[in-house]
Amino acid sequence: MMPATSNITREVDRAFLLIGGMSLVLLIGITVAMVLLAVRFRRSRARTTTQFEGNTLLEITWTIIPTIIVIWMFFVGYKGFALMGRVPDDHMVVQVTGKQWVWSFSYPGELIDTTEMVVPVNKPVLVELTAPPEDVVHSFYLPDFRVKEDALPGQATSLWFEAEREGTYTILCAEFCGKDHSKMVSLLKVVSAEAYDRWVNDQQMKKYRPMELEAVLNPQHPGFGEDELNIDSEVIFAAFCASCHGATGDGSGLPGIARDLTSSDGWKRSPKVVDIYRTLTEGIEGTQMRAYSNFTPWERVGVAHYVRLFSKEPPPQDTPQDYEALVAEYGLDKVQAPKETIPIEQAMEILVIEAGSPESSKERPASAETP
Ligand code: HEC
Ligand SMILES: [Cu+2]
Repeated sequence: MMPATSNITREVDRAFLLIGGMSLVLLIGITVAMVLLAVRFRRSRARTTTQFEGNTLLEITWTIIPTIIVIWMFFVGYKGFALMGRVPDDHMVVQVTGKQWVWSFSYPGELIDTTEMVVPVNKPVLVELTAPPEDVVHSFYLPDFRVKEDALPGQATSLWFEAEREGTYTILCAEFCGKDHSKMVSLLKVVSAEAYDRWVNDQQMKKYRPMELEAVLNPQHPGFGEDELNIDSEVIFAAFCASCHGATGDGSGLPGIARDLTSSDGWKRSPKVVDIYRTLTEGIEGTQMRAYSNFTPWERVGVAHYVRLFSKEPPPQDTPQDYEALVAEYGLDKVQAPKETIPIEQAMEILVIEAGSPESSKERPASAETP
């Protein structure tokens, strides 16, 4: 038998085995009967044929039995189909984006973004699917769970599953989506509830980790890079800033109002990293420049470096004293608890744990509740 990793798996397998099994029985039965009859009634043995006018009993039988079988198949299939359309109320949400040629995962409740999918065992997971508007159609496919759904550019679709067994499963793209379609493979890790909470904590700690002097001084700091926080300042700027400041930073989105970032004349604060950080954290009162409190501190510093690239003349360099002042102002030497939906107890716990034992991520106690 195939592994029954979820209730949907069982329902789909039942329908598959019923239909497949029935087809096999009919195939063998019909073939055997055909061969036997061909031999039994071959021309050399029977030179004349009997003429039938019809046999009511026989015709009723071979109408009713297949009808019952087909209706049976329908209901078995429909049961699984109906189950797939009904996500239980106590589900968690993972947003999945398919683009050429990677899957990326975002946990809106936990405020983390990841490249692998981790979920707790025995918890219904609603997967909200989409693809960037300029991308192509993909299809999110979890073979072990027998669920598959298209991820459409600029549109929302969804599926759900509940894993009953811990383990590592494969995520595939089931829609031919271009050159590297076959490499569009990710992992789904199903772990215990405690391990899941720990993983969420680790991800949050990483994303909201303390600021470093080097990161403020050096735009190429590896902390921004793909192997660590993977902050794409260019994408952030295009998404949140270019509408006013223009794609090239010249202020062309809101001419005469939004700051022309290519010149360092007349800034309210200065084009130093620390001052752009302050602007992003507090906004500029009385103007359309609002605060971006949804950005993590690392994202703010990353975007600040990016803003400085627009400058025609070399922008002023930050000093270690500037950094110290910023750290003191915002407490950036600690983990910055995610602002929006993390309960305060959990945020406090993250801070306490971080202060106590920097390297013992494995012995860390699991946090109280997942939000
Ligand atoms: C709704 C329009 C709007 C958006 C979106 C916007 N800004 Fe601004 N920004 C402004 C305006 C207007 C000013 C000028 C305020 C002033 O100096 O009076 C400004 C000023 C600034 C300044 C100069 C601060 C100073 O010291 O004078 C920086 C840096 C800046 N924005 C960065 C950003 C970044 C980074 C983003 C994206 C995260 C962003 N802005 C998004 C409108 C916007
Ligand atoms: Cu794909």
